[in-house]
Amino acid sequence: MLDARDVYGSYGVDVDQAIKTCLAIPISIHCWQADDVVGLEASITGVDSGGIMATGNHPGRARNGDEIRFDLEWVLDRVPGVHRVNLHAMYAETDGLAVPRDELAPVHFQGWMDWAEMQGLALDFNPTYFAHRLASDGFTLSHSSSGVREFWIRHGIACRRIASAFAARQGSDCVINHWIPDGAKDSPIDRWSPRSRLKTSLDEILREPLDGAVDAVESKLFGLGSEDYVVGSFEFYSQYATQSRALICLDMGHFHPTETIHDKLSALLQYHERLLLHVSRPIRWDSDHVVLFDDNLRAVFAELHRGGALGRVNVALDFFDASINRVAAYVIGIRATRKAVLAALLEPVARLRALEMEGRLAEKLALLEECKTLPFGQVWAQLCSQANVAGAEWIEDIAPYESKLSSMRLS
Ligand code: RNT
Ligand code: ZN
Repeated sequence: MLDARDVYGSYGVDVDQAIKTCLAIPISIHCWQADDVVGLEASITGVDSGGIMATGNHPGRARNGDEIRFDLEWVLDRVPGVHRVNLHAMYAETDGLAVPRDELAPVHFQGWMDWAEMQGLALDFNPTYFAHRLASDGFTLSHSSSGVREFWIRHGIACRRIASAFAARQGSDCVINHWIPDGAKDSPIDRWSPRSRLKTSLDEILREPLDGAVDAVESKLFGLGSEDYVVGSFEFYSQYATQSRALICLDMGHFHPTETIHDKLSALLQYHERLLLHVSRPIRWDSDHVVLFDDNLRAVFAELHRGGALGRVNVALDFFDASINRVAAYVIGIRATRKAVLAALLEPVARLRALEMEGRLAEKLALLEECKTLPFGQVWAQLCSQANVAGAEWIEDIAPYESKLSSMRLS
């Protein structure tokens, strides 16, 4: 049997280079899969998550910052390549004190910053414009009350300063992503004023130039309680991003049920330097299922590699599933994402492009089909071993961790 290196080599693909490039692409791991998007304030304020929801009741949910970090360390040991960790403002650690969101400061993330430095990780950040008394009627930055809007504007500004402090400490940019739940369940008469107010609120939040804080705005088609109308739609934010310093964030679950994002990349990247990706997996709706190495995910990274644009995106994960072991869900999704990057890098792009340019379209299609059965698994195994990470054997670690958690986290 031929070595995978030779097989790919015969198609003009350098396997070692692909592995090296793949391992260096940062994947930002969302902290909120560990605790079902509950956050660390809930025990103090008693407010539930709003606008998004993890379903399932598997035992072992992380209940505080230490438990989340403990879980993330287990995860990080089982995923190859460079990672970052993505925090939400509601993961502030305030020593049991209820610190209002508009007063959050870098000091409330000291534990996270120290831990990240010890782990050699950089942090990304998100203001939390949901799961709060002042978000309970479904509007925040676009609210008709100036008092409510101003509270959320102050929160956005406070979060940008925190992101800038992260950047200074870690010596690299911190991506700060703004997602708001604002919208209406049914037949709003006024679709105009909330959008106009959102624009003004965002302008205020983004006014202050802050070193190292890279802002992004995330669009959505519909959500829980905002089925009919989402203020921050794709059209709204793609225009907003064009006329501001913010990046647009594409979440794979935020479009029409059969709409995929890969074909948007070459369009948006004509107008933007960079994009933020929220890697997610919708089933029928924005269900945030655990990310798998599926056609949609592969198409995203294939497009980026074909356009020489892998370096122009920030890759962040965004899924949450409480129905299965949460840490295993993390590892599955992170490994799937890395696999999709690797698969893209192993595609014989130059050869495919040449065939297309010469009009040899049947041969191009035939080659694409042959590529599907090349020995990808061998290269993935090699990548894992080079990164000192287990291959499929990591699955055997799930049961012991599961029993450890179920005895430690009974509540
Ligand atoms: C919600 C958005 C958003 C959140 C996180 C928790 O629909 O996808 O990105 O999932 O901010
Ligand atoms: Zn998202």
